[in-house]
Amino acid sequence: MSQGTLFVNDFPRGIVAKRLVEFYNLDVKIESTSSPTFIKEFPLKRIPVFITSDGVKLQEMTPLSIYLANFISDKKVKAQLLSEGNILDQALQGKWMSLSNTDFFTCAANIFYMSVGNWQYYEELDEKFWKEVNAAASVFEERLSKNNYLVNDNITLADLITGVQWAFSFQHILGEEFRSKYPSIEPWVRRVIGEPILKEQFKDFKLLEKNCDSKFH
Ligand SMILES: N[C@@H](CCC(=O)N[C@@H](CS)C(=O)NCC(=O)O)C(=O)O
Repeated sequence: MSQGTLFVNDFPRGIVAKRLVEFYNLDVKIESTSSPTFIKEFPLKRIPVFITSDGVKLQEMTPLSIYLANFISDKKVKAQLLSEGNILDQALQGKWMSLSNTDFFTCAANIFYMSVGNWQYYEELDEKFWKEVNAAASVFEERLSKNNYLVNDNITLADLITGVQWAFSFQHILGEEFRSKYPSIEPWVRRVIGEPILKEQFKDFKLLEKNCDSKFH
């Protein structure tokens, strides 16, 4: 029996969950956000979300992706992706995923929404979001200037999840001027999106030239 149904669209927070299902052939159905179940059961209308076969509703990208990764049948791959047996590494995974998904990606997305006119542009807010994005980037840079991956010597779920958020941001939000301040992040992004699980998804990866809100400055 299927483990349940994953609801996603093309937005970045759903990419890793969807690829975990497809790449590791998990017994999970994938439905789009136009599904009546998604519309009825998930008032926030955000992805990714999941309903188990028993009807339990999961939301929030990080725990949902961890849950799905637990169904990977290859024990070695699963242990590496989830840092099984190492509680410090598991906490570090939580640190990177939370930092990226909240302080970094939410602020980067807010800059993006203002720049494309989804929201009105407010200089003060824009500055605040950039401050947060830069602060988060400096934490990533510190780690990645000395290490290939975020948690240990191997790629983990935290690299996949956060790497996708940085890759999206380097394509649509953060230009060359920003990236040059944190030179170790781009090589890591390329390592992560070059992984077999993400390669196809990012086959057209192209770096943005100027920050998305450059027209306001
Ligand atoms: N806190 C949620 C945020 C989910 C989220 O914001 N997803 C975006 C896609 S990247 C979304 O569905 N946005 C649709 C909307 O805001 O209308 C999580 O971490 O899963």
